[in-house]
Amino acid sequence: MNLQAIADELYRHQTSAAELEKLTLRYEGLSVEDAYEIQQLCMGKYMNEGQKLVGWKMGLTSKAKQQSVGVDEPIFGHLLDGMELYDPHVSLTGLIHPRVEPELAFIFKHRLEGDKILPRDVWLATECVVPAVEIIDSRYKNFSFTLVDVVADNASSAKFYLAEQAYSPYQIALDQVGVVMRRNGEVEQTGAGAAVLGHPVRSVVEQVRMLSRIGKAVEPGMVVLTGGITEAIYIHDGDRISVSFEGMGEIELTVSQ
Ligand code: OOG
Ligand code: MG
Repeated sequence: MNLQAIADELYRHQTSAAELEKLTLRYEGLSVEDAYEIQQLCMGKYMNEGQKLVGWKMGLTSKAKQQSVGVDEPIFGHLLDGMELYDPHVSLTGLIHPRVEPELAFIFKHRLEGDKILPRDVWLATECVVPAVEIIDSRYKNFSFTLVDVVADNASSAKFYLAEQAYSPYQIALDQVGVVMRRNGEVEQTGAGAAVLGHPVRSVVEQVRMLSRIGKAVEPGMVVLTGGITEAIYIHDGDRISVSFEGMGEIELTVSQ
C-alpha cells in the first residue's frame, strides 16, 4: 500500500476543505500503525513547507467524546503552529464542518519520553496548565470515521486556542474543574476535568507512552491538549461560544465566515 499517496490525498483535502470518503472504505487492511504512519507523512508535508511542530493533542480521552464518534480508545495527533489561534476568533473559511470542545492544555519545561512515565514525572516536567478550546474538523463525510480513518486525518485537528492566563499545576485539582460551554448564552455542554481518563494528567502520561512507540517525545516548550472534556458542538457564523473553567477563568470565542 502506498502510504505516501494516501498522505498526499489527505493533505490535499485538509488544505482545500474538501470532504472525502473514509479511507477504510477504499483501502482494505490499513492498520492503526499504517494510520499513524500516514499521519506523520501528511504532517511532514506541512513541516516541509515551514510549519513548526508545537506539540501534541490527545483525542477521545473522555467517554462523552468516544460515544459521540463511536471510537472507544484514545488517539493522538500533531499540533502545528499554523493551527494556533492568536485571539479567540475563528473564521469558518477553510473549514468543512467544524466543532468546538473545551480542553485543558499542559505546557512543558522539561522533556518527557519513554513508556514508563508516571504522573509524578509529568508534574515535574510541567511549567503550567492553561484552559483551551480545540476546533476539530474531520475531513470525512458526515464527520463519520473509524479509528484508522481518524488517526490518519491527524485526529481531526484544525485549530486550537489557549487562554491568556496560565495556572500553576499545583494550584487547582484539575479533575475537579467544572466546565460549562454556552452558545449565545444557552448552556450546551457541561463536564469536569475528571472526564478525561479520570484526571487530565493521565492523558499526558498516555500521550508520552504513545509517542514512545514511534520514537518521539514531548519537548520543552511544547503544548499537550489533553482531550475534549465534553462532547464537541458544531459552530456557525455569528456564534458566540463561551467556555467557563471553574477557578480558571473563561474563554469567549467568536465565529465568523
Ligand atoms: C476526533 C478528535 C477527538 C478530542 O479531544 O477528543 C478530539 C474527533 O472527535 O473528531 O480531539
Ligand atoms: Mg480535542
